[in-house]
Amino acid sequence: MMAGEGMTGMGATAQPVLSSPRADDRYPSRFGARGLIKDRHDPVVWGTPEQGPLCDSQLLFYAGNGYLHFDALLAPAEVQSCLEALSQLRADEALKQADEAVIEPGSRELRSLFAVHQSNAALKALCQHPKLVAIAQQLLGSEVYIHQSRINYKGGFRGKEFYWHSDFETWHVEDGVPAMRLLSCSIALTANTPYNGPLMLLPGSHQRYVPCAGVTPQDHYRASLKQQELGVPDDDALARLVQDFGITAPTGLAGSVTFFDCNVMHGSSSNITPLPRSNVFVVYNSLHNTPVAPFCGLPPRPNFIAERRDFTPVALR
Ligand code: 6CS
Ligand code: FE
Repeated sequence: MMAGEGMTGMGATAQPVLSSPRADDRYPSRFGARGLIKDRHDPVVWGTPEQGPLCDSQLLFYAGNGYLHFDALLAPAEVQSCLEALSQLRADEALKQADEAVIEPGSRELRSLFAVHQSNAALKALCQHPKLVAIAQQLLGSEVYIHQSRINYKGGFRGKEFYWHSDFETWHVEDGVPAMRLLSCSIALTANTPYNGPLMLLPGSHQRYVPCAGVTPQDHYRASLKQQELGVPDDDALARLVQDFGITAPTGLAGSVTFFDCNVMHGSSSNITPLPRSNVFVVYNSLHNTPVAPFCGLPPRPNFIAERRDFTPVALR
């Protein structure tokens, strides 16, 4: 093996733009050395039970575990139009050239399509579904806007994994999201089973913060969205978190929904079953947490990955 081979390639040679964290950086990461596991400085639940629709025990569960799963929050019929939209999108060869499309490493399959709440009517309606928005508003204790949306198509046989990560680490470092006041909502369009690469979470890990090694290179997203190697915990940190918190993998049929905190450690394995695992992910951010300049010092990622122009609150219709 040649010297340097097998390293992150882009990341191995990147020089830091900032030599130390900015004064307003409450969660420094990727400043060269690997860091010790830190604590979270933000609340997890920002709203109250009185706001509804979640009751006290659901809020307590989310606060303690960093996620909340609903077996049948939406009817299968409500996600059927999105599944049909997905099969059209997958068949569209031209779409694979679009900036918003991410292709699987080593194949021509669609892996992710970003900003689906802007490009497709059925997916837009799903991202604005009043049941989802009401829960996001309560957990975040404010009005919300959509920071990111995407479809992840994890095809049968060869659908690739998403390595362990905290979304917040990337959204903070690369997008400039200041605080842990945003969340993801994963909506199953096909059954998520124990076998087809479901979302795995370390419940409770959202209370820690794992600064990552390495230095962010320019345009890191082009590599990271295919296969993430930077902005991931080192092996010791991951082993420690799994020892402390264990692993859970909520599963369910089409229409099942998992809300999860921006900082919970999560990932998913590859899918070697013939059964695709397709999910829509929508990220709701509090209107009080809009992005500033990225904390790595580089220009922000494109708007289709991280909204920084349109903070229109999603209305509760
Ligand atoms: O970089 C991002 O924003 C995305 N990447 C991953 C692996 N998860 C969250 C997010 O969609
Ligand atoms: Fe993620």
